[in-house]
Amino acid sequence: MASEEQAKIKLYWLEKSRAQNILWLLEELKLDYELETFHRVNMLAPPELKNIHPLGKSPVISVTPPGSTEPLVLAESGFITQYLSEHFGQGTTLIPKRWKDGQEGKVGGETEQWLRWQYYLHYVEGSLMSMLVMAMVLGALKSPNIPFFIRPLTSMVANQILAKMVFPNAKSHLGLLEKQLETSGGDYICGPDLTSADILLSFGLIAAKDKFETFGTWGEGGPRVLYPKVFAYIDRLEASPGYKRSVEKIKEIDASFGIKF
Ligand SMILES: N[C@@H](CCC(=O)N[C@@H](CS)C(=O)NCC(=O)O)C(=O)O
Repeated sequence: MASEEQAKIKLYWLEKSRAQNILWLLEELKLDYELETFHRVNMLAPPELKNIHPLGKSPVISVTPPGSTEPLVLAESGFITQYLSEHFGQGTTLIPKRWKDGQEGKVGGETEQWLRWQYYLHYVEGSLMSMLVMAMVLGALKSPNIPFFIRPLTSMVANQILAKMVFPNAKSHLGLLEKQLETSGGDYICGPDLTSADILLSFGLIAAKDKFETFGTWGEGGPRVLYPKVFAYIDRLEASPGYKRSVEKIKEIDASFGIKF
């Protein structure tokens, strides 16, 4: 809709964060937007982000409707993805068609692709990211930033939690994604086309891609061999022109900003 195309959009982007997903989505939707960028301070977001939203996290976007001076401030990656897709992605492949023909408004009348799309908008933050963030924190306990004389102890604790909690969960997540890619009917999670659910999945999967094998003992070939479709999918997302454009965009602004953990 013309009026929505003129809405003013601003993304509050934090380095090495999920905000990269929203930047990719904005690029893919071909929207004009303003970018305000933030560097981390001691790994956390700088306090100024709390002026935008009380949690002080990123991503956050503001959307000022045409003719208004009152911006809507939206937080939570899944909600932002849904809002932008529904307002600006209609008629694109980024949001799947909702209803089967003749089933409009009926329980169970939704298409398989739309149900998948909704599921993944919730799954990413509701399930996947908590496991990946836990793995990242435990990984930090093994890093050279930990003083060398206590690192053997912190590494032992980290490895035990990784083996008992993260590894079994990582196998379930990769197993789910492998099966879903096998049955989607195409190269993407909801079907043959890239949707905003793929974009929402991208940051966590790309960031963790080379870390999965450190979560436990996978057996011969490691996770790449056990879950070939998932890793091919991650490589495909990383090679997408829109993802690359979003990375370039940040480099243009400030090469010192990080994209990956
Ligand atoms: N569930 C939120 C998570 C937001 C979040 O934790 N963002 C991280 C970056 S990936 C952040 O702002 N971290 C900085 C901090 O916690 O201070 C979402 O989906 O947007």
